[in-house]
Amino acid sequence: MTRTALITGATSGFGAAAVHRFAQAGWRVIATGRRAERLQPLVDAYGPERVHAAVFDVRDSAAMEAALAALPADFAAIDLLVNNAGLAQGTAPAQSASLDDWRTMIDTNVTALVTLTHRLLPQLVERKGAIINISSVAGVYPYPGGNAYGGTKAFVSQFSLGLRADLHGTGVRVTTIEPGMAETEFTLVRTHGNQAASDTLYTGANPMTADDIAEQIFWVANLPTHLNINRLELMPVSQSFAGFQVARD
Ligand code: NDP
Ligand code: 8X3
Repeated sequence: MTRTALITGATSGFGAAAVHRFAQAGWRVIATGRRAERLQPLVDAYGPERVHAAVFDVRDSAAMEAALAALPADFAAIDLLVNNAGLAQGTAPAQSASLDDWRTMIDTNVTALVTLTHRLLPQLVERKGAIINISSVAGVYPYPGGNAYGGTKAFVSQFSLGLRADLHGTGVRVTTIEPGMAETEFTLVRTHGNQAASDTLYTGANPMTADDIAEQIFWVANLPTHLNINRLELMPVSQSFAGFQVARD
């Protein structure tokens, strides 16, 4: 039976790569994002019976609801929710960070994620489906400038474990994927469009790719149904941990 995945943040990075991975494997995919011009090529590549584009801002719950209500019949029964849409904004220390940036991250990474999850949970329970939430190493390990972004991702990881507890006995699987550095548009967005900063970060670092993460999402989604990966943390070999810092008088 053909399964259906809803993948948020499908216009770029992990989400776009995941749409390709799942569609190539024969899944039906609902691909979401704000940039319609990035979603249409996915529909064109696989056909409207395989990929459906749902254009909405995840922070707009009315638009989200309208997009879900407008799903073609073949896409209406969702087996897998991939909560991937998200962003970091800013790298400034908390005391000089932008409150608008913080609110944007919380609205997108936390509020929108719980809203969509809450909306789809009844049918995921009915279908013994699965949820894959994209968190980050930033939610596990603090680093200077990670402040609110790391906080949102810590929420995602802990919310996912809480979902597992509540979904006990339903057959619904819940996994958090916690990637480290991967080259996507993430840093371009984080720096409010500074391509040079993005290039500097990734150059020579052998970062993970969007395809690397899409492969993990696909692997988790296709495990035997009696297996649940609770959390999956991965980094490029080039990335590891730094020590604590000490301020001296
Ligand atoms: P990209 O910037 O390449 O992709 C982000 C995606 O999120 C885009 O498709 C964007 O779509 C979507 N998105 C952002 N805001 C909204 C919104 N308000 N409404 C709808 N869609 C939105 O970054 P990545 O692929 O790297 O990021 C995907 C996820 O992975 C994020 O949650 C990120 O925090 C996380 N992550 C990334 C890491 C990395 O190093 N790249 C590491 C760890 C986690 P559009 O702008 O078209 O709406
Ligand atoms: C993005 C990974 O290490 O840039 O979530 O915070 S990191």
